[in-house]
Amino acid sequence: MSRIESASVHVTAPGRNYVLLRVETSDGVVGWGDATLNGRELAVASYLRDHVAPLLAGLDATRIEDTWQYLYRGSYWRGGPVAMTAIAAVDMALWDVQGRTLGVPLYQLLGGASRNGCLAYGHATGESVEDLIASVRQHLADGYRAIRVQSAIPGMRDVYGVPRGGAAYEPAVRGARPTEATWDTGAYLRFIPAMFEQVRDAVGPDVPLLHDAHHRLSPREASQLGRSLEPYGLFWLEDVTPVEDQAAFRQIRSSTTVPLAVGEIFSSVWDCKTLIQERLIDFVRASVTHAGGISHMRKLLAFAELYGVRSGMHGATDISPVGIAANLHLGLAINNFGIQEHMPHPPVTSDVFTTAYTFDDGYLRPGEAPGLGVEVDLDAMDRFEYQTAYLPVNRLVDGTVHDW
Ligand code: GCO
Ligand code: MG
Repeated sequence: MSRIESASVHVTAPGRNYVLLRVETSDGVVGWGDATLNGRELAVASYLRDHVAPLLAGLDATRIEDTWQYLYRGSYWRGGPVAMTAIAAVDMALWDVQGRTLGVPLYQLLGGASRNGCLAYGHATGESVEDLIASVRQHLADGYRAIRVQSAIPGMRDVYGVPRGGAAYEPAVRGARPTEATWDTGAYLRFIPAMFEQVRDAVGPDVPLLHDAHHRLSPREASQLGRSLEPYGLFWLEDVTPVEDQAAFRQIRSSTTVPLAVGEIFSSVWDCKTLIQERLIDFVRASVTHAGGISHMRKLLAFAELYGVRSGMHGATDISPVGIAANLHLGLAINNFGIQEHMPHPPVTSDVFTTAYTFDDGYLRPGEAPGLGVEVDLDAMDRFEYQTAYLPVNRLVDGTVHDW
């Protein structure tokens, strides 16, 4: 029997902070799990190092579901992003071990491929609508078949999803305190329909376009935005309102036919049970890294399948290549795959991570390497030291704290 010999936590920062769990078995097989929780990284590192890793030594490495239940039910306290990200890392590492032991890519253990590749969307951005249209055209030239569009809003200084001066977008900023942004809902609601009209005119009706409202609207404002965007045929409108209040989506759903995506902050199926069961959303954005790993996400997405809700797993750069690979293996295997977010990691990330997954012709594919198919260079990790970084805090024009 293959036993877990050791489990160690690694914090590194090639480009940005990542937390990884490394599991090694008595047979000498190594598996990796992603435990990165943007802006709260060290809480998960401590949860794993202080409370989980010591429990893993000696367990049967093949008992993946049993270990999941042991960590979930066994802690008494349930759910939440810190615990569920920690459990996800263990789960991913054990699936990785299993794939490597059997010499097969993980998707083969999940039922095999259900499609040729995972349709991916890229992020087009612009400090003006003209720049945004140029960015959409560049994405099309790069092979993307679906594109998220975000642009600066006249009169607003910092806007979610829009980097300054053509830099790559990375919302977490290094420093001892979060940066602060200012938000004006009225200006946003007036501008976005006009932006979509111009983008649609420029690129024609066929390109699937997405947009992220990033939790800032009330249900009424969300309904208004959804209705105003109906003429532009969006693939999805994301995170219109903070999602703790699942019932709020009843109002939004009954007011607009715009396809809704929600849930990059979900930790488990319990965060979206009403949304799915009442068909209040079209895509669920939960990811393997933040929602309990492969074992739990498989259940969450099987539940979603019953109600015609498809996957749209979170794939921002704050999910490490290990977590992205896990999304891709699962996405390839399930029937109700929708789309996968693709925000390429900067080149320096490959100093630490070597991935079998590829992006080609608009599709992400997990590759054929055993397990998750990501190699992590332990020595290289030490060269990139953790630096405190936070997501921004958002305030209204009068200084009131608002959702970011
Ligand atoms: C997305 C997200 C990200 C998040 C970030 C937070 O749709 O990709 O909204 O940009 O803000 O991942 O950690
Ligand atoms: Mg988002």
